[in-house]
Amino acid sequence: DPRLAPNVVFVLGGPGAGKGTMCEVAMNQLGWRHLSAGDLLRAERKAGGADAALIEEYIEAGKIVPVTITVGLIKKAMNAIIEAGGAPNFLVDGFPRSLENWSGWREVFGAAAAVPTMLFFECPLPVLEQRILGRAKYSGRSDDNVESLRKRFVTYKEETMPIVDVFRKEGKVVDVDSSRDRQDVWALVKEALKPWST
Ligand code: UP5
Ligand code: MG
Repeated sequence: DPRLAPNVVFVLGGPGAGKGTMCEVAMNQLGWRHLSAGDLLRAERKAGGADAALIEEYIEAGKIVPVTITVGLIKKAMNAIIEAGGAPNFLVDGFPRSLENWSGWREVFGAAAAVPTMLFFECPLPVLEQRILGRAKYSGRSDDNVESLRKRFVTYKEETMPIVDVFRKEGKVVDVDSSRDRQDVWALVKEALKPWST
């Protein structure tokens, strides 16, 4: 049943590594569906539901939102796409960013489901900082400022790197040097997505 086993590839990497940018290219060029956990959280915050204030508090502090909220939003978005027809390939961007995120995912999608491949966007910190502060001029994101950014880096190192290591030990990580220019990074991503291309 494709509903139970959507085809998922995770995309992880530091803040500003280019995850969203490359997922959009993969959507336009190869028809992948892009689900950004951060975008889903920001949309939920904007909608002003019961979790809106909590989401804003976590995002501004660069902390990881409780996984039940995030995985619920991902699942809902995925189901809406599947119900609208077909079982497309999904790029899940910015998730799982902690061990807790990963266990929350397995609780919802089933521990027996295949472990997704993870594209890991490697990029040196100074480049990340430069990109985020460049984007800060127009992004309107409440976490695109020096203070929030420092906190996002700490969370990334302390909580996200351990889950990347777990996937690496399982042989599930494809490394992408995302410090290069957009065209080069896209060539690497396209190559990494080849197993799913028809
Ligand atoms: N750019 C992109 N590629 C480039 C290239 N090759 N060369 C030069 N410039 C390049 O890109 C960032 C900027 O760099 C852009 O200006 C772009 O044009 C340029 P982008 O594609 O936006 O990078 P991305 O990796 O998507 O950066 P983002 O800031 O979105 O990453 P984060 O991981 O920090 O943000 P996210 O939205 O995933 O999460 C935000 C917050 O939400 C988290 O801190 C957390 O509080 C919360 N969150 C959760 O709690 N749980 C989740 O599961 C997800 C998020
Ligand atoms: Mg993004």
